[in-house]
This record gives sequence, structure tokens and C-alpha cells, in this order.
Amino acid sequence: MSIYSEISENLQKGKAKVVRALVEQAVADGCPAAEILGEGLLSGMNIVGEKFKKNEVYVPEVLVAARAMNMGIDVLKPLLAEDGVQSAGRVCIGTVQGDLHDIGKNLVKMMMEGKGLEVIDLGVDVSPETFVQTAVEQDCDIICCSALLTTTMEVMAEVVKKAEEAGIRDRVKIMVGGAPVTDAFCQQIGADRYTSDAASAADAAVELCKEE
Ligand code: B1M
Repeated sequence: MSIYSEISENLQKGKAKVVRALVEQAVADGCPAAEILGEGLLSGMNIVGEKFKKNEVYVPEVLVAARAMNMGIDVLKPLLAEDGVQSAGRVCIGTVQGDLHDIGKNLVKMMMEGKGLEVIDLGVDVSPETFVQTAVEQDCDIICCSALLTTTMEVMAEVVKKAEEAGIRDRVKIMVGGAPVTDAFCQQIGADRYTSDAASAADAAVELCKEE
């Protein structure tokens, strides 16, 4: 079995320390950082993402796999910067104002990082102004809003409005998601993309960044 397959398989099992040791070994063996990332870590995370979409694995498995991926990425981060690997795009993400649910938002963040996106995590209870200000200051391609409450999903409409008022709507996409959110709601408030799960959100974000 190649070292990349070993990294992928151990990542899928959530064996974080093994993944880190394998990544260190691959680096020591002279494997290019971008290849370790793509063929080892991301390949494993993509399989987990697909299984999660089909309900073949659940939140705990995704969280441990994501932790393993993050430990591997930590080893590679300085090398990736040296290798000049281009980021797939930059997004800011948060759970909207009044809402403290962050498990889904954290999964979306992890999946996006797994796809090579730079993710600025604004946390929970994020005001529309903070989303928009961050997008301007950090030159984000996408604003990602998560909401779990029917009472807080309305804040997403305010994010769209504030982005329009700030004059950034033509260059910053807005993605929405969370259990009560639907595609119809996304269209109604004038956001750009709704996705129902974290893996699809990451795929959609990469697509949107490529479109720009
Ligand atoms: Co709360 N809660 N909760 N809660 N909570 C729900 C959401 C609820 C449905 C439970 C219920 O009544 N059946 C209900 C909402 C009802 C409604 O509005 N329709 C509810 C309520 C009412 C409340 C409180 C008001 C309870 C109270 O205090 N009376 C309160 C509100 C606090 C607040 O936010 N201001 C509250 C509090 C809490 C806890 C703090 C205890 C805890 C949150 C802990 C935390 O997040 N750190 C909690 C939890 C855990 C839940 C349930 C049980 C689980 C939510 C969860 O994490 N799911 C939930 C019931 C349920 O869903 N079964 C419930 C797992 C997570 C992976 O899924 O977040 O949907 P989810 O994310 C998915 C997708 O939605 C999607 O990807 C993820 C993975 O595939 N996704 C995106 C999410 N964001 C996305 C963004 C995207 C794209 C996809 O693009 C940007």
C-alpha cells in the first residue's frame, strides 16, 4: 500500500496521531507537500464527505476524521506555503446573530478547509455587519451563513441587504445553510447558493470561487 493510501485510510478511521506520523514520514521521504495533501489527506476526507452525504457515517466519525486531517495539515502548512500551493479561495463563515448552534457550521468549515479553501471562522452569534466587514477587510470570495433556528434564519436576509448596501454584492457570493434553511428561502432572500450538507457546501464553494 502506498503511503498516500495509508494516510487516506487512517484519516477515514480518525486515527489522528497515526495520520500525523505518516505525513511526517512522507515529508521525510521527500514526497511533495501538495501531493501528500491531495492524494493522502484530501482524498481521505473526500471519501468521508461522500459517506456522510449518503448517511453511511455520522457526525462523530466526521469530527474525528476532520481532527486527523487537521493534524496532518498542521505538519504540511509551512511546506505548502513554501511550495506556493494556491488557495482555492477565501471564505468567512459564521452562525448568524442570535444563534449559538455551531456543530454544523464547524463541519462545513472543516470540509471547506479540506477542499483547500482559506476559512475565516467568525464563530457564533455573528451580526450581519461583522460578516460584511470581514468580507471587505479580508477580501473574501464568499460569505457563508449557518442558522439552526427558524427565528434566526431571517438574519441571513439582513446579511444580503448589508452586502448590497456596502457595494460588494457583485464580487462576494453569499452561501446559506442549516436545518431550517431551504433552496426556496435562499432564492427569496437573494443569496447565491443553498446546500443541505457540509460536503455539498464545500463543493459549491469551490465551484463559486472558480466562477469568479
Ligand atoms: Co438547539 N435547537 N436550541 N441546541 N438543537 C434545535 C436546532 C431544534 C431543532 C431542537 C428541536 O426543537 N427539535 C430547535 C430549533 C427549532 C426551530 O427553530 N425550528 C432548537 C432550539 C429550540 C434550541 C433553543 C431555543 C432551546 C432553548 O433554549 N429553549 C436553544 C437556542 C440557543 C441559541 O442558539 N440561541 C438551543 C440550544 C442548543 C444547545 C446549545 C443545547 C445545542 C447546541 C450546541 C452547539 O451547537 N455547540 C443544541 C443542539 C445540539 C440542537 C440539536 C439537538 C442538534 C443540532 C446539531 O448540531 N445537529 C437540534 C435538533 C436536531 O437538529 N436534531 C437543535 C448536527 C449538525 C451536524 O447538523 O447543524 O443541521 P446541522 O448542520 C448540517 C446541515 O444543516 C448543514 O451541514 C451540516 C452537516 O451536514 N449546514 C450547512 C449547517 N450550516 C450550513 C451552512 C452552509 C451549508 C450547509 O452553507 C453556508
